[in-house]
Amino acid sequence: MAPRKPPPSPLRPCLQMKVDELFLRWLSDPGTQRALRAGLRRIQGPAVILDHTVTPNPATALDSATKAIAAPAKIAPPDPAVTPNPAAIASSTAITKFSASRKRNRHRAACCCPLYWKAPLFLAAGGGAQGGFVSARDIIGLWKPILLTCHDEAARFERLLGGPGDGGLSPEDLAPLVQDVADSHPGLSFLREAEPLRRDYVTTVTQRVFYAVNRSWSGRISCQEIRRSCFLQAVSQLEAEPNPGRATPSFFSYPHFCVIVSKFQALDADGDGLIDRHDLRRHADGAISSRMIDRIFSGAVTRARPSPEGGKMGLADFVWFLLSEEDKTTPTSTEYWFRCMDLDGDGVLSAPELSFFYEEQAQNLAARGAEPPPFADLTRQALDLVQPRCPGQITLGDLKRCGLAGEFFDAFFNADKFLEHERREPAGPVRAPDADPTLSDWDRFAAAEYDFLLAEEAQDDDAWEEGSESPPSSPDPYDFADDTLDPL
Ligand SMILES: [Ca+2]
Ligand SMILES: [Ca+2]
Repeated sequence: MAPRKPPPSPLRPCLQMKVDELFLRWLSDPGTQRALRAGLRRIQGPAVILDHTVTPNPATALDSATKAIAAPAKIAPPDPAVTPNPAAIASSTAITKFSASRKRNRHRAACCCPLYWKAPLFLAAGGGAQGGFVSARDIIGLWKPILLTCHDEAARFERLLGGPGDGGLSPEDLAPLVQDVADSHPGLSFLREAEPLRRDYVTTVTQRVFYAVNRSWSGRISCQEIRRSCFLQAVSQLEAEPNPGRATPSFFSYPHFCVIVSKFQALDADGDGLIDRHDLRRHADGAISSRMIDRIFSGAVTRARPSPEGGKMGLADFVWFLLSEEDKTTPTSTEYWFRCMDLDGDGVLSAPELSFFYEEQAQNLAARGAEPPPFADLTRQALDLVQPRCPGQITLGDLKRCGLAGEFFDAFFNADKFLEHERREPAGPVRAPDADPTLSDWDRFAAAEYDFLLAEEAQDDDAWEEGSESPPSSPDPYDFADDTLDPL
C-alpha cells in the first residue's frame, strides 16, 4: 500500500518573506511599472490594473499580482524539511531595505500611486519626516489592506494620509504632500532657497485646498469631499506639468502664492507673521468697513481652524479672507460673508443686520465723495437682486441661487467695490469686457497683481543698475524674480 501524501503545509515564515520579496521585485520591475502606468491612465474609462481583461477590483489586482510573481520568478515548490536560515533572512531583509531619498519614488511607483503621493506613502509606512528607511515589508503591509478596503482613489488617499478611522484629513495630514511638492517639483526649485518661503508656500497651498474642498467647514476633509473635488486631479497633473501654475485648479500656483504672501506682508508691518484688525483695516485702502473687519476677527469665520492668537490673524486665515474678498462668486466665499453678516446666527439676514453694516458703509461712501443711497432704497434693490423665497428674509441659499452674492455683499461693507458695481450696467461681475470667461474672478485678480509685482521688481532692478540704490545685503526670500515661469 502506497504511503498517504501528507497534506500541504501552510506557508512558513521564511516562504512568506520570499513571496513578499518577489511581489515587491515584480512591482518594482520597470516593465511592470510601465504596464501599470499605462493601465492606470485608462482607469478613467473602463479600467484595467494588471491584466487588460480584468476590471480594477483591488482584490483581483492583488490576486493577479500574486500570479504574475510566480511566473517570471519560477518559485520552487516549498520544501517543508528546509528550516529557516537566519543568515538568509537577514540578507533578504537587507535587500528589501530602501534609502528614503533614492527609493521613495520607487515605492510609490510600485504601488501605482501618482508621483506626489510618495511622501505620504513613505511616512505612512513608518518613514521619518527627515528621511530614513522603510522596508518592502512595511510598504506591502501598508498598501495591501488599503487596496482591499478602499475602493477608489479618494478613499485610498484619505486612508493613506489620515490613517484608519481618523474622521477626515486635517491641514497637518495634508502638509507632507504639499511640503514634498515644494521640495521636489522641478518648477518650484527656487522655493528650496529659503525655509520661510517654503513654509509659507505649504501653509498657503494647504489652506487653498481646504478653502475649496472642505465644504463642511469642519476643519477635516472627508473622503466624500475629496471625491467631489478636483484636488486629486490637480495632484496628478503636477507629475507631467513643469509649471505648477498651469495645473487646474491652481492650488499649487507659485504666482498665486506670491500674490497672497505679498498682500499679507504689506499688512504685517512688524513682520511677526500676524496681523490684527488695525492692520487688516488697511487692506484695499480701507474699502472694507471696520464693523466687518471686527466680525472677521470675532471668530465667525475662523471657528473650525485655530482661533486667531490674541485677536490676531496668521497667514492661514488671511488666505481665506483674501480668496473670499477677491472672488465672491464661490460657494465658500458666499458662506464666509454670510457668516459675518449673520450677527445673531439664525441663518437669516434681517433688516437690523443689514442696517448695522450699512451705517458705516454710508459714511465710507460719503468720505469718497459719493452720495450714499437711502437704506430703504438700497434694501429694496438688494431684495430685487436676491429674490428671497421668503419675503424680507435673505438666506444663504437665496444668495447662492441668485448668482449675484458679490454685488449684495459689496453694497453693505465694501465702499470701493460698491461704487465700481454702481458704475456698471447691468449688474454682473466686475470684469473687463475682453476678459477670458473661463478664468475665475480670483484668477483674474491674481494675474493682474502678479503682473504688478513683476513690474515693480523690474523697476527696482533698473534703479539698482543705474546705481541709485545700494544692492540688498542679504537675499530676499520673497524675491519674485520669475525667469523660469510663465505668469499663470
Ligand atoms: Ca504683525
Ligand atoms: Ca440673522
